[in-house]
Amino acid sequence: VGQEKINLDIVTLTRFLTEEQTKHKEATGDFTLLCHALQFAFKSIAYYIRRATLINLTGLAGSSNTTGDDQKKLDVISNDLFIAAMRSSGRVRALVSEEEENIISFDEHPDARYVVACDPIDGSSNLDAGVSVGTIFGIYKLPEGATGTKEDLLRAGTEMVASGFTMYGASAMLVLTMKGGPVNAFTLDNALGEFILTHPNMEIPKKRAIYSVNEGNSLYWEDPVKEYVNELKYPGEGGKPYSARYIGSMVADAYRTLLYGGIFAYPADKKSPKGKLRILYECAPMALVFEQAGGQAVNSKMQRMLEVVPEHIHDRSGIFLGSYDEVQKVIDVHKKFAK
Ligand code: P6P
Repeated sequence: VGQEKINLDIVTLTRFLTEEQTKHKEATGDFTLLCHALQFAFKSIAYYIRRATLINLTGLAGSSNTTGDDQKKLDVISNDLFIAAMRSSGRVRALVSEEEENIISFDEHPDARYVVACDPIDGSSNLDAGVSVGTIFGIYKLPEGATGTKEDLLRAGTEMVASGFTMYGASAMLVLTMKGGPVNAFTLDNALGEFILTHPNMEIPKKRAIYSVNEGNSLYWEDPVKEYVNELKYPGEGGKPYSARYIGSMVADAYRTLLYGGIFAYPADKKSPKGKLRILYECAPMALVFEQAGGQAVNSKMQRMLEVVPEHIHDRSGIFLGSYDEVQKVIDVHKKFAK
């Protein structure tokens, strides 16, 4: 062995999940097995993304998904991988994917008690540019007697049992939170093929002068949003302008905001009156992570994001997500306009 000091207190995701299960006496192990299937899907997607350029997986697959986005080859592979992993786990009754128009029911598992909503590769339009993309997921438990119809997923984010996202960079990161619990981040050690707990109990700074929004849409913004952003850019006497950071890949912008603090926003506007980001597999999962890390998440009507109920499985929403005090500023500006 070399001179490096080996840290023997390594918590792998597998160990973490097993220890979590022991905390719940009534646990059947179904959720743990579901998370192992998720883990397998993330490792597989990470493998393909790492090799994408080498084996020419970037570029369009010549088809388009439910919402008209051009499908990248990796989108298709990742979606197929995710569906196969959820199906074969035997613990998932149904799955909503950004890449699939309809809910996918796993009728071969009639007793499975979980439904999953996911975006297998969010931010994929950035793939060729080497920008970090990721998988965003939310997990719901089926009500007794439910059979996994799409109505079983048209629920508020407060009913999720867990959510999280991955970010496929040089090494893949997984941010995972279970309802009522801490936010933990794991880093994939490619050599061992294990996700290692590297950021236990993440807490977002209460405030930070960083804002993350696509200002190319400012022509379409409603007045409260315009005023809010202007106050950040042109603060009063003696104030210091905020820094602007915008990558255009939600997982990358969200992870930076979670780590450093600040605010990420994709407001509903005159061009996209319902907003661009989807509730089930972008807004709600991120809202649970940020709330449980001590932040806030609201929609463009300043409603708590986790209480918003989607009208259909690909429903969209505006979103303001980030440090508690930074989101509070948006709420306060909107209150001023509401008077
Ligand atoms: P815009 C990527 O397409 C995505 O869904 C999110 O990952 C990202 O935050 C947003 O859209 C970027 O949208 O309009 O700024 O390019």
